Amino acid sequence: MLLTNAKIVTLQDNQDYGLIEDGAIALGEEQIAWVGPAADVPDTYLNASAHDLGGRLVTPALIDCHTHIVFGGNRAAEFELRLNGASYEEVARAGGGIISTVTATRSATEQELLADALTRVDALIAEGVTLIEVKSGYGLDQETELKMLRVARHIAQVRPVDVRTSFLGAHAVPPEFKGRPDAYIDDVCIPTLHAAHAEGLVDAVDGFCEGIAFDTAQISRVFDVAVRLGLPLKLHAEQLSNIGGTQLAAKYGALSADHVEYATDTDAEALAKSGTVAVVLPGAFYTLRETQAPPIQSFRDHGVPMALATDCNPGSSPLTSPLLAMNMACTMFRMTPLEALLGMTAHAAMALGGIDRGRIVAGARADLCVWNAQHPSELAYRIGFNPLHQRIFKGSL
Ligand code: DI6
Ligand code: FE
Repeated sequence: MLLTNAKIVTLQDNQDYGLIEDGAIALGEEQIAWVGPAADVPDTYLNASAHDLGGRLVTPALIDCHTHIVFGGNRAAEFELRLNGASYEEVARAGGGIISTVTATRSATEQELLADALTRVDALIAEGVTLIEVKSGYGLDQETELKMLRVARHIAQVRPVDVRTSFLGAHAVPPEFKGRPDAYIDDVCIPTLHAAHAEGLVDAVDGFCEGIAFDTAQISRVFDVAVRLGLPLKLHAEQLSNIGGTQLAAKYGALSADHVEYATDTDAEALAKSGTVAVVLPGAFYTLRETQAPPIQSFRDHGVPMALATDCNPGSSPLTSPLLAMNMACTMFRMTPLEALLGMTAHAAMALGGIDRGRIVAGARADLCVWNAQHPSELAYRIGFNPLHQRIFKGSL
């Protein structure tokens, strides 16, 4: 198939949008076969069935590279508590927060978790997402962690979307291990990682490095196992305080360090050296009413690639709109609309291991979005509006 009459945002390099005003894209089986100006379409593609896009804007499809989209229940009650004065940390220490979602996730069946997750997945798909990263971490026991990861895999069988899983056993200390985080890491988290890996359920390993979760020594023990298993790493780092998570992620050559509000200029330098992507999550910043924004200028100065994601989770970011995340990143973090788009496409792909998508180039996966828009800046500019005209997944409309 040949897509014609398109204004193409190739994102071929990071300097600009890589716009082709009157462009065409030849779709192969699942890959982009050719892209360029309409005037230059090679003869071989001129006989392909043409699909006129009416001058619309085409971008790479969106990638949500950080979600906790599989979970039981919701936390509207906690939202209400916080609006009545309690802080996120107070709620967490009082056994609410993540632990209340753990309870709800443990008691849900696989079918219930899937049905619930699909309502949120469908919202992402409706805004042009074709790849979703999904973390475990609301089970905190072997049975439930595996259940969550199986549900995550199942999503890709029932929806036209790809899923990458991250094992987040080191997300919180479950109530039965209260005050014994090391025992939890050794007796539950690490054995569960082995079991999940043996079942082919793990694409990457993540952790929550924070005062209310695990310190760098505990995360290191999980990371050492992941390295032995040949699994790539990601880390929730410097979200609420700086306890060295970003440096740890850099030391291990992690794919990404996520949140990073409290990262310093030295941390940015370390990320640049290790080629680790900084994933910014404005939905959590907004929901928790944080005031310290991530050091965007420092990331820019050091050339750290910045990705952007919803962090869709029931506690700190009940967000299922990648477009709103882009808008928030611009308005609250002063990222540019180009950075926001790169963050939801090419850089998000890097945060998931540099897989071959996120730019419109020959050979890349033919995952595309067609928008009712004139210019790419419109995508981050509007608030609460969805200009998606069509989503193309694996070369199919
Ligand atoms: N950081 C977050 O923002 C989420 N997890 C994490 O490690 C919050 C998870 C939750 O509150 O349920
Ligand atoms: Fe998260």
